[in-house]
Amino acid sequence: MNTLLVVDVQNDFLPGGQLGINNADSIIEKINEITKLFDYCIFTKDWHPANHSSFINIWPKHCIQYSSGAEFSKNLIVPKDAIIIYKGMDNVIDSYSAFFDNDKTSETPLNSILLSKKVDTIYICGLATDYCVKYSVMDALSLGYKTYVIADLTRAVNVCPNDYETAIEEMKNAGAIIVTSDDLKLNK
Ligand code: VGL
Ligand code: ZN
Repeated sequence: MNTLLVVDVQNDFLPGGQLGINNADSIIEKINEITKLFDYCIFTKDWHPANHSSFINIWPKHCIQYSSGAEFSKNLIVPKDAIIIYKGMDNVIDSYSAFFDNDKTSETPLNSILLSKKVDTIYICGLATDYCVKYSVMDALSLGYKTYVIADLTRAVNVCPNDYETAIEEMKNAGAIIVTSDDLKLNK
């Protein structure tokens, strides 16, 4: 079984949001087109308490629980019965990955859900290439999943101008298979 993991396509990461990423809205239409190619689609939400420690000196306040910034883009098609994974709720430790908090001591339900559905292959897209996508990809690989990155359906924060390229290279070196959305359609 395969699954598409759509990471953090939330208003605060889109242009105009609190941590708005350049051009991030341009990936949404194609994400909507490819969801039907997968056995399962799982969506993640960055979901922070209002006083999350990452707001002190790392990130602007973003994706605060129940705020409009934490909502999925209104253009993203999220099926009613889609599985949604929430992350980043612990005040004192961030969780970029959809699987584990950054210190690896606690985990979201994602791995057990995938195991129960006999998923062995994960395709990952969404935001941001250099943070939550990358951390999720690294954990997926370490858990033994065959892991694809749909590179054209990710966008990077680019704190440094080359962070997108560096992240893609790191994921590739760790064993991820880098593809584009066009490759997917041809393979099916
Ligand atoms: C993210 C920074 C802080 C992400 C989340 O979704 O990549 N980046 N929180
Ligand atoms: Zn966050």
